[in-house]
Amino acid sequence: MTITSFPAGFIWGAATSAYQIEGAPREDGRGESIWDRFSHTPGKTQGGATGDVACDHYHRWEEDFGLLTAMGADAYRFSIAWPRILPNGRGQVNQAGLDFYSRQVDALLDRGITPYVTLYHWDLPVALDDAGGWSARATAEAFAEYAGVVAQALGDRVKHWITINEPWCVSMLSYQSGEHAPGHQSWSEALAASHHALLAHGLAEPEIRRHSPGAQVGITLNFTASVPASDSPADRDAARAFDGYFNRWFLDPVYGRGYPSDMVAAYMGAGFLPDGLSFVQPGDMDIIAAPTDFLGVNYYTREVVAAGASPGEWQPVRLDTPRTEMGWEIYPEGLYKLLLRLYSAYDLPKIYITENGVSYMDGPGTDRKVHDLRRIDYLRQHLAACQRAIAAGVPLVGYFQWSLMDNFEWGRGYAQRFGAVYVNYETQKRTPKDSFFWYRDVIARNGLQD
Ligand code: IFM
Repeated sequence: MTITSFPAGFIWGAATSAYQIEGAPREDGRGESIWDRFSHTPGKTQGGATGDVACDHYHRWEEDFGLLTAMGADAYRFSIAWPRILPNGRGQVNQAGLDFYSRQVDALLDRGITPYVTLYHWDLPVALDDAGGWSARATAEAFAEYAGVVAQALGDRVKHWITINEPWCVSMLSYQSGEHAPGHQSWSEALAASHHALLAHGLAEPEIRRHSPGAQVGITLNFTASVPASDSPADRDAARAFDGYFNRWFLDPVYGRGYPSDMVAAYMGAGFLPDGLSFVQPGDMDIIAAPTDFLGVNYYTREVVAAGASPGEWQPVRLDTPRTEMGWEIYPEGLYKLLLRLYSAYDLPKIYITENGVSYMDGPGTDRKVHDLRRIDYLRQHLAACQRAIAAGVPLVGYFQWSLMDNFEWGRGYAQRFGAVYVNYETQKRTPKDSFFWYRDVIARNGLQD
């Protein structure tokens, strides 16, 4: 039996987000968010699912924190619901919303669990959406105001902050493909939204630092490994284009490189930027590139791509390889290569895996236990990839499993289960899965065991 250890002090945690678990959309003065509106619009989510109840975490968070303790987590990554704090997006502060999260922070600290707070995990107040949402610059400014309000209330105790979760989803998935709220389908809106989400990150940073002395501040980007279907120059170009669309468009500006010129040219050529980069105002790129303390990396899968109809276009290629319930290919090598690339090509002080995990629908068997062995396998492979990256010198300092418990998986509703803990949505009973206990043991020994 061999144990391969992680470095001493490695941070082990689990992650969630507000809309996916809390429920209680109208309680204690919370305003409406774009996900309330979107999920209540017929046809937008699988089975018409909404986050109205979700895991009822708003009322059961103490029980859920007990799960974190049982897991042995060092840290918990959760998000603040903007409409609980500023029901109209800006202006009037809802003290009850701040109190809710303040109680949670205290309870976590009492348990010896470090809070990692995400400020935006997609629940934009509808008042801001009505005024243009992320396509409007004013939303970035409103975000900075909101970040300041939250940091002022919690910044004495919260010292780890993630500004925006997955700007690719905030912009492309929400304004271009329309799969996520608010469900628009416009490239030009999506590209403006991408800029405003990154700008929001940059504008919020000084607000957080002002109110939370000594804080560590970062952004979480989601990455999909981009792999050419063949070695042909056309397929390699396609893979570069997909990487530009999904990864570099967000990564490069945060690290001071501006928007990748090949992608600007491609978007201009395709007519997606009718007014060029007119949404970029003088000084914006410096604001976006202000130094951060860490990068949050969310990684799940890869995309294999082949050349599309025109140069620089790509099309996905589906190989006959193992996939998860989401239809995502299992590709731990992509995580290893991504971490090495981030380390060698960008000047990163620190990296956390802020999300990694897998959806399988396994539920309680006749023995009332959840034998989610495929999840254990997935996690083991991805943690081994992390270890290899650390051995190669990558400053990876922590790992948050997505997710602590099954929850509302956005457009897929409750038809996906990413949790370490099974949630029965009828009774709200929580059942830790086999992978929960496996992960607990990994944490306890700070390493993988053969
Ligand atoms: O559930 C989501 C999460 O909200 C953001 N990252 C990806 C997860 C799985 O799709």
